Amino acid sequence: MKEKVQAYIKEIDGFIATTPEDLDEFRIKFLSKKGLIPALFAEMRNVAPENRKEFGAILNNLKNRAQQKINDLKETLESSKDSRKDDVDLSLPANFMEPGSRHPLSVVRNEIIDIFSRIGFSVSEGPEIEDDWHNFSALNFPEEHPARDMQDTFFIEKNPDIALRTHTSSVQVRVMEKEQPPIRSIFPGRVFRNEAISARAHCIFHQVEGLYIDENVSFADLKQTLYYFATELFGKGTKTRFRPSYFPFTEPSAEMDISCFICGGKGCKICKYTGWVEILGCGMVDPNVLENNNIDSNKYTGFAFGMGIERITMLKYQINDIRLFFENDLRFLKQFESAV
Ligand code: 2NL
Repeated sequence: MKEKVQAYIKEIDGFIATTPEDLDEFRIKFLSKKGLIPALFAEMRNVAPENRKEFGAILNNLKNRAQQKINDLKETLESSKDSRKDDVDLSLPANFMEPGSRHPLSVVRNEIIDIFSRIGFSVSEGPEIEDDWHNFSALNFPEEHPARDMQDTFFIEKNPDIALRTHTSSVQVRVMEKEQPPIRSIFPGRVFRNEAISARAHCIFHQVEGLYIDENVSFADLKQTLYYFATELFGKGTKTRFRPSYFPFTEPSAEMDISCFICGGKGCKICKYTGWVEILGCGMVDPNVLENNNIDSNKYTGFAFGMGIERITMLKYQINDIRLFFENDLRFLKQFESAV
């Protein structure tokens, strides 16, 4: 009988229940009327009277031990059931995660970078906070040019020498100071102008500028390069035309129009019934700008161009308010190229 008690203690102590059914089975086995422990109590009849007291105590202990085990396991099972309420059900399908989409300005910037990369232009970037030399003086802006005014430029802490760049040309200056021609690079980036925000203008916008300096670079090279660019971005059959213009850093300067890709030149709302839309400014780099950056203007010539990414994106996708680019409204953003 003592051996039985030892064996039961071992079994009771080692028992683990993972379900309430396990636990019930255990209770029936040991404690029900026909269970193992009542059977031991029944055997008390065969125990010598002088030993009954001792055995009675041993059996009572055993019974309590089994009951205690049942109580403990019941508690454990119930508390784990409670915590499981908030738990993840691993058998359920995962929550749907909406894939992000690329910002329309990034889509167009990447496209522009791609087009110029294919004809050997590299990509350079530079600081958004610039000094007067890199943003204005090196680029042939006269001392009294209105762009240098507080009204147009964001200065940092009233220091007239340090400002947020107003164009990415400042990066071109940094490249020219470091490298001698041939230089063939484009410069995408964010620029800042102190302007009232409206549907057409914003104080932050994005530009891509380009610079090509080598021996014998001509206006014909400029025209052909930008014609290639226009047909890649807006489709074969796109026509270009150049109108004279003025920029401090180029001479001669021009603005490039493309034939309207909406109406094909017949006239519509997008081209304001002219058949043409302006997409960029360009010109031959002013010899002063080359000399300012220690490039010999007798040996080298170059062309440069600049375009606003917002303007091109608005034309391409017929977006009528520049503020949409900066509001991060998902209903707007979701309409563009998926990021995955
Ligand atoms: C526009 C016109 C332009 C340039 C940018 C440039 C840069 C250097 C030298 C000469 Cl370092 N030119 N950049 C030239 C012509 C036009 O941008 O309408 N941009 C939005």
